[in-house]
Amino acid sequence: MSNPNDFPEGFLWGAATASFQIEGATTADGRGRSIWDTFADTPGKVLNGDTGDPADDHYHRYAEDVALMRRLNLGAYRFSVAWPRIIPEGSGAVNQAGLDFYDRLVDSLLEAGVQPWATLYHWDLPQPLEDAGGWPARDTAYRFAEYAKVVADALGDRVTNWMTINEPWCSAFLGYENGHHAPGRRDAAAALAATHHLLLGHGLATEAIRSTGHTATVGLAHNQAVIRPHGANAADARAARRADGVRNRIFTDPLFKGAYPADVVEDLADISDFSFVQEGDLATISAPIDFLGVNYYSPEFVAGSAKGIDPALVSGEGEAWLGAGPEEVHVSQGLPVTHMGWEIDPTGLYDVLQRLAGESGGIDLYVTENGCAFEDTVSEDGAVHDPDRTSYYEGHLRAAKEAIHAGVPLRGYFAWSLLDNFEWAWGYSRRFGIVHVNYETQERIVKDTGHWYAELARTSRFPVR
Ligand code: GBH
Repeated sequence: MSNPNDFPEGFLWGAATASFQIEGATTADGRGRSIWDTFADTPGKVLNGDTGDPADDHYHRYAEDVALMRRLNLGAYRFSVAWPRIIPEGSGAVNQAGLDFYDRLVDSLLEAGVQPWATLYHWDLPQPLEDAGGWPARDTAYRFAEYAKVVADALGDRVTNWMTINEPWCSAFLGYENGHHAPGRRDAAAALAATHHLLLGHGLATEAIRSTGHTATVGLAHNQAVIRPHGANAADARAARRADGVRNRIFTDPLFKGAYPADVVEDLADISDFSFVQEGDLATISAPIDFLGVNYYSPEFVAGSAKGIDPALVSGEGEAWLGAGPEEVHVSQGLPVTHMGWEIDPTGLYDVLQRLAGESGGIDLYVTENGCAFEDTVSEDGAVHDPDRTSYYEGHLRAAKEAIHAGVPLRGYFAWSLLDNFEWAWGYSRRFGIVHVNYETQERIVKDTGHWYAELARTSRFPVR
């Protein structure tokens, strides 16, 4: 039977957020401190000195926000649980008031007919665990599994879709290698140990969730980079191979093949001997998952040298960066960019879905994040007209649709983000929401893109613009 819609029957339409980016209320009800509280309180780390307060004050306004989701016809909502609200010291005592918040949130989602999709770790590590060594320390993976069990025990009767970790590359490399994210360390060996312990934490948490006896589908949200060689020469191909190794295969090979890629281990021999890998770890990490979440924003082009390339197009040269040694430069293709400076190229989403459909062996895929920042203004008519954002979404969703038609088992899509929010090192200066937030009044205004997306979610057809 032919389907009159653009997307398959049952395709899931959602939007995503993360705890630290939206909740605010960072000292409410016994919440402990996270590495992002510390980082944001450190002068010079976050633009304009912005912190996790007030964010969207979602902690107090969740009911209003769930009503908004309903207005947007969302079938699912991806949020993250703040570890420091649940176990303020990172290990030990459980804070019931923290669990109660997610309890209320989940109940109101279900009441509104919106499926809850919960991520257990979206970067807000309890500060005491960082003080004890952070992700480079193996112990953090065990503490993460304990926390996962607590949350899954409490919510697993109502939450059936779980993501363990969000974008482990960002946690490991932005957090511990180049220091652009919390905890702001600059230590390549530590970043590699963090990589392994995040993966181990994923595997142990997956076991923990499944041990609760509740029905659960478990996956993770992975930001696979789309790395393309700038030119058709051997040096650019080598740079692309290396970058693909430390951005992608260092995560996907352990997950789907149960081994670290040999070329990457060799590339990194001067930095680490990988002795943090213990017997049984790779079996834990590669235990089959039920779905893979894919976060995609922009492709990256790399060259083996900056020679002969317009200097205005070259970036990342000389950065402390595993992938970007002296023989890896990032080259802009001169395409239109978002307010993040990221080039807009929906073909990257098609490519990444095709590739991961192959590598993950046929499990369901979800786009767990895709979206863009633009400089929005509230017009005199009270609306936010954001045609560039709508075009970004439409372009990427057309690419996703092509991938589905080519056989990719893509089952759903989450827009990043439901609300404008705390964009990490960029603070409140970058707006990713399909809903505008006034940080003075906390007023929400559905942007034009939000209205467009609501219509798409209702009909599974591209609205006529
Ligand atoms: C995600 O990170 C996060 O999960 C989410 O919390 C965040 O708000 C959202 O995206 C928007 O940033 O720097 O030109 O080389 C995405 C982080 C974005 C990191 C793309 C790598 C590579 C492009 N990634 N970036 S570039």
